[in-house]
Amino acid sequence: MKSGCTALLVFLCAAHPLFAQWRSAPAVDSLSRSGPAGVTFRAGEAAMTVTVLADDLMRIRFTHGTGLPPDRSRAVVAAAWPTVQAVMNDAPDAFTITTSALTLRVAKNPLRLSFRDPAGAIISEDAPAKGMSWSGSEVRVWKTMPGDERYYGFGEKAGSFERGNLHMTMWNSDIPAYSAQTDPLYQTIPFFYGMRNGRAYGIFLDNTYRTSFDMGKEARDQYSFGAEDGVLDYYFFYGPAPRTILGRFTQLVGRMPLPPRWSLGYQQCRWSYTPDSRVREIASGFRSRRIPCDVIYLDIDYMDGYRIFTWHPKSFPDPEGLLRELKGMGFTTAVIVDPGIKVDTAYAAYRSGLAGGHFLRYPDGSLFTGKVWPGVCAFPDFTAPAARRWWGDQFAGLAAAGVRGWWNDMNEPSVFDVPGKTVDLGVLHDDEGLKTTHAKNHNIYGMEMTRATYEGARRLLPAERPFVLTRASYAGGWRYSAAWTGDNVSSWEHLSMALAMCLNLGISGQPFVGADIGGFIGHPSGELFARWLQLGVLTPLMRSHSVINEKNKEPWEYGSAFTDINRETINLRYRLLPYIYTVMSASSLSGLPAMRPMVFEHPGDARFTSTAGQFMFGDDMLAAPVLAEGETTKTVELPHGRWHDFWTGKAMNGGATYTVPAPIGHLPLFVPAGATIPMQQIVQHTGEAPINPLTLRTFPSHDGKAYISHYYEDDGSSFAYVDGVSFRRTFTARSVPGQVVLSLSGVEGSYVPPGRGVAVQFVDFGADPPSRVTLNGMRVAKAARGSGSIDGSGWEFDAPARTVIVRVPDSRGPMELALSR
Ligand code: MIG
Repeated sequence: MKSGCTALLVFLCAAHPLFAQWRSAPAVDSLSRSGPAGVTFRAGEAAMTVTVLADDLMRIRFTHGTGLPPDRSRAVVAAAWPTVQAVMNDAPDAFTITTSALTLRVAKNPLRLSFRDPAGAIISEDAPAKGMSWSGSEVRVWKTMPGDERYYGFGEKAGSFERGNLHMTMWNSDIPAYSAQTDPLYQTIPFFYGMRNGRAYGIFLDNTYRTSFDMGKEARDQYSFGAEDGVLDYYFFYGPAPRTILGRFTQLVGRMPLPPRWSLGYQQCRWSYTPDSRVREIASGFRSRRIPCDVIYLDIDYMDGYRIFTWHPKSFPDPEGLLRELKGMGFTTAVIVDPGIKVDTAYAAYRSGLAGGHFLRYPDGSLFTGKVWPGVCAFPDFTAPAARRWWGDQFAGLAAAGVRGWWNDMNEPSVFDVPGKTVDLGVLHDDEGLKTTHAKNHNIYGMEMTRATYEGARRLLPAERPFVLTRASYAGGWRYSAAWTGDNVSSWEHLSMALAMCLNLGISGQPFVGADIGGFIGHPSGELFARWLQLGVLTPLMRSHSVINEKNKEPWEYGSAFTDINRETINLRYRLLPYIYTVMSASSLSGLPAMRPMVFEHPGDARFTSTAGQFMFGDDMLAAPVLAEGETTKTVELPHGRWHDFWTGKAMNGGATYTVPAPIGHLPLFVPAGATIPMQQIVQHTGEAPINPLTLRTFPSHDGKAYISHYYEDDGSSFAYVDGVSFRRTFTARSVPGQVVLSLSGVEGSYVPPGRGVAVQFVDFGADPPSRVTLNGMRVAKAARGSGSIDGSGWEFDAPARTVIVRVPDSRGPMELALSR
């Protein structure tokens, strides 16, 4: 008994990175150049290779015993980097590598790293006592932790927005009804920012084994990160602006492809809408109540005994007919697919998967099986190219039936009856021919499933942008899929947490995120649902969902007053779609997420280091949703500069705190002076009608400064935009004494939207109407209030709103609208 305890203790200690016997990198014995931008250092049985990828990006690989394994990252896509001018200097005590943005100093005795800025100030350094270390197969590095340094990112983490003083693990896990303390969750993005005095660096640990990050929990003056196996392979980014870091990181690991426009509409889900008559009822429930919606999901009950790629013969006897009908009503149908394939010789997917050798097996060749919804299942090996292709091909029937959304669930993978609730760690993966264990491939299983799904959809429906939604993923997974934050709870705490999680996911590289609106488990009050839906307006994925056996949570289930409020909220999402689509397009090009923490945008503003109750959506909108029960005001901290209330147009001086009214039904939004928000008419779904008019809500620029906003549009569904079939222009607002001017640049790109009007709302113009309104120097006539037709020209003045509305036909050439006082 006693020795058993001791043995257990020894085992626990050895298994825990903080108690293991660590050996630190000793003194450097030798060094050699490796490639044009690399240096390898040998120190006892350890070796470290530094590679300079860009002025502000260096890669460190630290191993012990053996050399570096084949370099086959699942995350990294940027292979060729332009040569960097790096100056190498070998001194007796240290080797330095200097670029225009960063210096890496490699102290030789013992081997320790410090990253410095061009002025020589330390940005980040190895802890003197430990530095890079190993213990058995484990690798880890300790770094000094300045007391005033803050940490953000780490992908999908519950709890607080700031990530200091926490120990976090990366191991994709299915934890229904998780709490603020639950760690890990479904996704692994081992990337974070350290920020201090307004300057940021980033670290990406590219290791797919179980990894962990101890941010000052073990000792307040150091943090550490490492992996239970593999190489300590990390990338060091220096900003100092967080935006620069994220731009580089997403250059390294890839960016989100532009999503189809319909996926940015409102999405309705529940476990489960079944049978087909219930699906029809939900669809007509939206249309009859005039609540816009684009997407309806079918959760697991659409299948025959949970067999993936099948339909339940009784509940869904005519899927083609149903989906045709839904499409006719303007709904796109998304279905859930889980990885587990039922072991059933009468089931085609099992037979073909088995025959093709696409399922995971133990080293002895026997099939790995475990229970999930269908019962005993086999699991595709998504790390094998052939299995990915097979998987993608299985979607042919669903695609032919009209399915267009692919919801990948349970892909941590989650297995009910196996200890550890996942695939046995010793099970073998192909791993692109390397034949490695599940321990190495666990954290990429979900991402590789979404990759197989995305690529399958691309092959089957080449003219359409796929929409894939996943629960589990790894860094770079946004190349294939949007992500949601799993099985949250209907509580106010979870509402706040949903926002903090989406913000950290966004700056970790995943821009297309959302949480189950209303909370998955439990039943929200009408108030909580209404507030959550308001947050949803400015989360890229706006999807409501509910667990099985729970009261209905559709937007009309909370009484007629809330139905009206929720309709207005969803209407707002659709009115803002031209702006949201523009921001998502920018994300796909720059990697910057739509939802941005205040500290990410204003790292030098100390007021924002912990702020997660308000955020920027794109460059031109600050959202301050109400997140607490009973609150009817919202306190907002405006960044420096001049701002406006989006709704009233009222000007506000930045750098100050305001408490604004926020009755239920109201989402506080603010816009920087000079910004122009593109909007559209309310539609019941994105395909109902083309944008007409395109409304430009423009806020006066301040101090004579010109302010530029961007606009992006295309056909919304195909890949033609890749070849330039898009519609891009800028809006430049200028105010000079006596005049307010908005210039629309000539259109770039060859997409031609259907003919339409442009309605420009000059907000906060003043108490008096303009004396003269011109378009490209030609006078625009005053129209009687409300008479301005969509196609004709005319201006009107809304005195109470201090707003001038100018209607003109849209055109491709430059358009300059000038209002004289
Ligand atoms: O074991 O498909 O997170 O969104 O409704 C639960 C049923 C499986 C978990 C997902 C949830 C989904 C549910 N799934």
